[in-house]
Amino acid sequence: MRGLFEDENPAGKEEIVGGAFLLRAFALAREAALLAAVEAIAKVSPFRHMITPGGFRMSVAMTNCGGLGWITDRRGYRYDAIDPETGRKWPAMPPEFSQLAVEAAGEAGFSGFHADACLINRYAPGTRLTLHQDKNEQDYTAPIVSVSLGVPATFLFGGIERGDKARRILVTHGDVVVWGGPARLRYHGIAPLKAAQHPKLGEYRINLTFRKAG
Ligand code: MD3
Ligand code: FE
Repeated sequence: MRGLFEDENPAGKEEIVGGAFLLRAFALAREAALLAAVEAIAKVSPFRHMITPGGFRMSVAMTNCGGLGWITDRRGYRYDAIDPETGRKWPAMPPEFSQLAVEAAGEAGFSGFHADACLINRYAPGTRLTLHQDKNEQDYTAPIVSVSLGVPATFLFGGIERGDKARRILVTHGDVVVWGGPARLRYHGIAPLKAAQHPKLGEYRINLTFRKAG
């Protein structure tokens, strides 16, 4: 109902379901710094299509920054301090990333969130992420902060069981969502990306997800 009742929600903070807060345009003013940082990270640890334990190539291209990075290969899903492509540590978390994550989490009521991992997903037209839970982190009491950049996407937000009906939420450039408490283990995914153009990112969508993995 934002738009009709703008005055009732001046900060643009909307609780989608218990524990999940949508902060529209929260990252918008920082887009230049965020995009420059993504570019610098990808020069060191390039975007790549990882292989699932079942042997499928993911349609999402990924990289990471921070002390830990999320990876998948035939051996399973996990976090690792080393980028398997380069054999070196993942690039450090840029201060503007850490700052954004702690501020967004605080805005949603999760003070003291210090992310040690940032997974960076890149979507081309047609790329999707099927419904899943994020369960590779040590501590489910910490929230996950997600930052959307570039082409708009439809976020699928299900329940605690895979078969629960999913809500669809359009997320666009600069939007931030904080998922914690009762929302932390809900199924979620991204519908196939529709072809569109963004002035800074062209045909792509990039998503940053900040996690406390270790
Ligand atoms: C809801 N990425 O990398 S971020 C992922 O847009 C992932 O790239 C999507 O799901 C993307 O694992 C969605 C939003 C997100 C992240 C974690 C969640 C939503 C969540 C954990 C619990 C519930
Ligand atoms: Fe996820």
